[in-house]
Amino acid sequence: MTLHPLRMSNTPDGDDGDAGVALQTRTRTKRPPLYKVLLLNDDYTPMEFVVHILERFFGMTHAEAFEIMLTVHKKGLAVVGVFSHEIAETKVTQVMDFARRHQHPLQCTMEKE
Ligand code: TYC
Repeated sequence: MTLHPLRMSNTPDGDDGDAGVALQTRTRTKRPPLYKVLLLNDDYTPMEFVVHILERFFGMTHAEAFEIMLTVHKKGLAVVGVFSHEIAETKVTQVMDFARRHQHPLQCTMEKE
């Protein structure tokens, strides 16, 4: 028995049984990548300036900022926050612009987590 080429099914009423419902395909949602913002040590930027940066741009308390600043001073660098790509870029730009305006050689970078 052959099926008529213009018919939806071979049942007498033409009902193909899908009730007009579109078939769903599974969508894989990926979480956006995160980026670490790093502060680097140098021999010239004053400690209090670094503390001020951490308070101003990273929302740290004075005590938190002082602790992270000391970690950078002793270890050479520290992660000061983890953000989306756009926010991380903004933080790096804010820190670099602020340091440059005050003529300090402070370096701030970002890297994928
Ligand atoms: N090493 C600097 C000093 O002794 C202080 C400093 C800390 C500089 C952290 C940069 O990211 C930095 N004045």
